[in-house]
Amino acid sequence: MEKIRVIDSHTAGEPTRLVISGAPDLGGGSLAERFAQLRENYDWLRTSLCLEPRASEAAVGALLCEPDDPHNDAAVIFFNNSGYLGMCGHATIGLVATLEYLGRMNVGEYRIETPVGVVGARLHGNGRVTVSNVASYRFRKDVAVEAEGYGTVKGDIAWGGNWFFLVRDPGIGLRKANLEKLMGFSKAVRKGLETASIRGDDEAEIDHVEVVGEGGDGVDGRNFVLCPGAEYDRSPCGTGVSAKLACLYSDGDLKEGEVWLQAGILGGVFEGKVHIVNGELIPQITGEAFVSAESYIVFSPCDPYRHGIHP
Ligand code: PYC
Repeated sequence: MEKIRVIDSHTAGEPTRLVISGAPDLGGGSLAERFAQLRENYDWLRTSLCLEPRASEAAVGALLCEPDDPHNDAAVIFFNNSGYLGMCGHATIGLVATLEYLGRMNVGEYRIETPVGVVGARLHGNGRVTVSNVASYRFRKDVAVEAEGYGTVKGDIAWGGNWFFLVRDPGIGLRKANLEKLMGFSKAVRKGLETASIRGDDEAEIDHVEVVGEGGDGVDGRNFVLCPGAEYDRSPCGTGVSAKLACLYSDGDLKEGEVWLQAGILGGVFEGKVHIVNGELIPQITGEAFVSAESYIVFSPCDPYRHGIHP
């Protein structure tokens, strides 16, 4: 029977399940080729790790891989209940905290390959990590979308390692008590984007909706993020905060190096900053992750749900 070793962590409540060993051999190609292999031939790994009965729909899986460039420290492919993510901020924090837990990383600087580019990670110790994300930017401002039941809403399209539509809270209130209403609103916006074929600048689907609002109580802003598998991010969402920072910077509301504290829907906070490197905006996101379980995934040939319960 196959056995896959995983370590679970969470970053501000958002889970990451890191595959340490036992994953299928994806061949010796580039990270892009290995990613294509995983998606086309071994998608059962994703569904086994991220769907019921082994996981909640919020789980993000991360497959630890050898980097293409030996000067980099690791490579990773992210996935969730519905497919694959280009980059994932909370899971990168989780990955580094997990490698610290395993004694494979110490306080210091690291470079990690992801399907959308190399990111930097600084481990401060005790699970606290700063991720220097891929270059981020706002693509379009004030884009009108028809959200059924809510009328026309306007928002910004921005890249933070994934595509986001950032829309102001229409008055629901960015609190956990309002989760159901926030889900309803963000799903209506997502549907409106799909119906109107509103896309990112590479024609890619905008698969994250970020509802943003005022801060207060020691934070600069709050958010609610709807992820591609129709689940919400329990954390402030690393790539979502990156997209938000890109919008703030473009509007002149955030200067290079200034700290922005972004709270997620459960109240967890990521610290964000931007740096301009060779003319590109590089967001830096700091948060902390806690290792919560070490286990082996086993596959009984008799188990009809060994590869997950498909939606
Ligand atoms: O932290 O970037 C993030 C993220 C993306 C989806 C879930 N979390």
